[in-house]
Amino acid sequence: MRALVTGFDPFGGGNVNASLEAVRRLPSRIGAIEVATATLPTSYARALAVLDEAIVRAGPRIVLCVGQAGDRAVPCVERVAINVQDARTPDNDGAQPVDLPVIAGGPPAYFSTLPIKAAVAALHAGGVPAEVSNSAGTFVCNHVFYGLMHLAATRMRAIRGGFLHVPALPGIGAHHGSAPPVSLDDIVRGIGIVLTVTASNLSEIDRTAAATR
Ligand code: PCA
Repeated sequence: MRALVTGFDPFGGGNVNASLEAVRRLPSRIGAIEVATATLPTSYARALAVLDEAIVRAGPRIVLCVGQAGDRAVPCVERVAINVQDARTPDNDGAQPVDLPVIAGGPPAYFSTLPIKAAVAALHAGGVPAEVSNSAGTFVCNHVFYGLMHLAATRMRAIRGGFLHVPALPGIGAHHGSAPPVSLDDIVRGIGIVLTVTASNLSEIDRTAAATR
């Protein structure tokens, strides 16, 4: 079983992206899962082509895209990607789309096909604070999440996938309020936990996918 995990390059004037730091530290194997990784540019125009290529190269059953959300205190397993691009700040190419679709004519939204509740429960059991999130925003992360789920609904139907937002690293643009900061080690371990719980639920996830088609 192969999984592809992606992180984003730094954006918005930062020089570190917690998602990329975590993805770089993943081992190449977690139990029975072979882990491939890729770096996506924080660019509306370029990110999905890089993701597509990485998927074709790795041939994964599971794709987990990871991005940094500086306003989150804990890792958030995203539930839904929406067909909207609406940027408050420019991406790394200076693009700042307003109220545009990710894919013209695409459905309004796609749900993650990761077991989001089981993933959060497994993260808690592993000592990693986590939550389900009902919005991945409207910046490049949501764009990539929507594009991934569109691929998985059309050309690449064996893929089960979703998105994980992680907090900024302690001391690097993090806004954690009173919560204890989540360490890079916890984020790395958390990604492994999400992959493991997805892999172990795959036959049930496939049955659900078949029943809803
Ligand atoms: N976070 C941004 C894009 C890249 C990243 O790591 C987002 O949440 O949209």
